[in-house]
Amino acid sequence: MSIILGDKEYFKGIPEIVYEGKESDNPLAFKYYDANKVVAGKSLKEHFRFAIAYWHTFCGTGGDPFGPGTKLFPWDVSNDPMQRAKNKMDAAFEFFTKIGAPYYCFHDFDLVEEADKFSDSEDRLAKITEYAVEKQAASGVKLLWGTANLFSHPRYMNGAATNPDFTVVTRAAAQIKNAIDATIRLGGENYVFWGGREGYMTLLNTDMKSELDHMARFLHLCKDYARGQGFKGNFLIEPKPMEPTKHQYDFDAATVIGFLRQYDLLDDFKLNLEVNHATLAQHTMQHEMQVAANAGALGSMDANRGDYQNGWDTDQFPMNIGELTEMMLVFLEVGGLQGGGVNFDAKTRRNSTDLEDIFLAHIGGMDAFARALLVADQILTNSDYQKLKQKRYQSFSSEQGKAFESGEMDLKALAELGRNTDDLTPSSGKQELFENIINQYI
Ligand code: XLS
Ligand code: NI
Ligand code: NI
Repeated sequence: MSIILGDKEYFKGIPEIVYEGKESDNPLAFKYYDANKVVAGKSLKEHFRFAIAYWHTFCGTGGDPFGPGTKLFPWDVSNDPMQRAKNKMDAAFEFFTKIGAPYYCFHDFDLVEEADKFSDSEDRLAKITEYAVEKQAASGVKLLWGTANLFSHPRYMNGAATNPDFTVVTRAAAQIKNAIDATIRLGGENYVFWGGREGYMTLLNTDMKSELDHMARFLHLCKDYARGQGFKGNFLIEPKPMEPTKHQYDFDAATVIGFLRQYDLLDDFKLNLEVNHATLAQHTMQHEMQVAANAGALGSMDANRGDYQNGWDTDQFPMNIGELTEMMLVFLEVGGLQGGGVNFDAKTRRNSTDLEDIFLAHIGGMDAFARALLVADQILTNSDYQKLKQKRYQSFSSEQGKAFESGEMDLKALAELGRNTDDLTPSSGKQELFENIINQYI
């Protein structure tokens, strides 16, 4: 990959980021992410398929409920929205190629601002998509997934696909059709649905059954349309339990899998799991990954982290090696992500205002993932971790245990065995030993 600049260089003085190893003191170098290093049969680059989130990294200026944005991006200055969008895209591809990210992800109106009239927005999106086609071809950077922003505009305040007003549902369809077209035009490998306002604020005014039926119908229509246009990739649902609505319908992995199964969508849809959404649902990310993998639906991942003292989606960059190692154990044990990648749905803090901070944040995130994967691989290949885990279940490999598992034993027979168990000794779960192994290999 070579660095791709537009008319001007936005991240001046920042060279291509290379791997220098953990002895390096260069803040603008990777300490652990050696893209071509092969671990468990694949290069780190292939394992992770890192992607940059357009919305946080190039659109998020740091506004919060208490004050406006703090980051004055040099690509945001033109008065012409199309020119602004092109400048932003130049900056984005400069960033992708300098940091060495093979993928990016976007919402339709991250690429270019929405206009007042639908037809103008459509026109803008089509134009910027053609510009992205050129940028992708010049750089080799690819689109991991596209999506539509069906949650920011006030028209979607009561939801998009689940809106009680059919007119809004039609508007969401018009917008999403264009977002799907843009994703296909750019060779997007997946298409994401995060149900931004698909949920409710109070059940008093909500017909939940109809809203869920409408959401399923809408997803079927999107899938049928995209497949008809030749889209071969995954559709991904991104669970989140709350925020912005009090109760989001796509609460967590288990809820979404139940929904997909109920509405016959599980053949085409997988999950895009996000760390901070898992923790908001009071799960660990490794729990969510395992639930998805059990259903053959671990598609992709939004990488970030929450804050232990706060209960909202803080979208910080990943940095906790202990947690990441536990995630990477599941990742390796289930054979990685199916069709997706690791997208940094994370933002620098409001008071991190240097352009350089965007690099430091992503370098940190990529390094943290790489380090955790290397540790997890060591644990799996050199420690007793898997053996200890298997040992807890070894009694099922007895003849009778196997008969139970394969359904060849009825309750009577099972109970009969249980009658002679007065002297059974429960075995220790050995949690502390498992935890010590993680610490030993870090
Ligand atoms: C918000 C979500 C969002 C999705 C894409 O919490 O994480 O950013 O990833 O719509
Ligand atoms: Ni999020
Ligand atoms: Ni996300």
